[in-house]
Amino acid sequence: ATDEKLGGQINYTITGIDAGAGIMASTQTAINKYHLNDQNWQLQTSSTAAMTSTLDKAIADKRPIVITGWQPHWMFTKYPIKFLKDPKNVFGQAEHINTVVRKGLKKDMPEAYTILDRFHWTPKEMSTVMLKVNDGVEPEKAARDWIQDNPEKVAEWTKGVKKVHGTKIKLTYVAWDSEIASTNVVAEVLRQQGYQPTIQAMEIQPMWASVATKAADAQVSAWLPKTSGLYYKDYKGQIEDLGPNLEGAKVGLAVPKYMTNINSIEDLKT
Ligand code: PBE
Repeated sequence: ATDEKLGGQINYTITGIDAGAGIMASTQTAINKYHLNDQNWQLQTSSTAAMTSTLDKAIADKRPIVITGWQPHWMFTKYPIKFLKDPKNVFGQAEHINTVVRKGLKKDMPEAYTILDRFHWTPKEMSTVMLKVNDGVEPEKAARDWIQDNPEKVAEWTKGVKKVHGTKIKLTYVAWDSEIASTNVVAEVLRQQGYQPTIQAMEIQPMWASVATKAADAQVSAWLPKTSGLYYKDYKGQIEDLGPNLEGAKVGLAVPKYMTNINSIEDLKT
């Protein structure tokens, strides 16, 4: 029925992504802090692909839906969605994505260290690569194309850095769209500098552990201060944090814009 409350219409379900993602832990905190658990609101675990496909169908039918949303991501380009206000500040304000390397990298691979330290781009630049991948271009090719189209930008990272000859370097990442884009771009830049990079996708906890234990050399996937904050806290003594590679990221709950009465997480209770 059209007069039914939102919760009832969508079974008090927030459509989420993979269990390890920081946004899932934050959403669980939001459910508690906004007392949505009083109404049995639940967070459904799935994957980014499953969530965006559910979103796609809901929007096609103009049905209500509440998702875990973040930016940069093509979901905000492709669909008319908006973040819900978060007056209790569970998700935090703007986030940044940091580059994290293993201890000793500076000494062992100073050239790669310099490039990783300098690597910095904008949400818009990251989105260009992400959208291409979403359009079906292979991530490696999308990264190569972006590098070719942005020589001045890449030169900022590589200027004056000596080329190497086949040194192996390993990057780990979680296969979120944003990190598929950034990791492939960094790997390709390193390749063009003479490295032999390998990139390996894994779950978030093993990714942090891989750099802490020096099984991997670097990762560019640390959403901070909140989203990956727990992992950062656990591992910060065992890694080297090179600071932000991107600023202006954002994490929260999102709904289609046609849900005009729902503008804040608090509105989910009504
Ligand atoms: N995300 C995208 C991740 C980080 C990158 C927001 C889905 C998360 O841990 O929630």
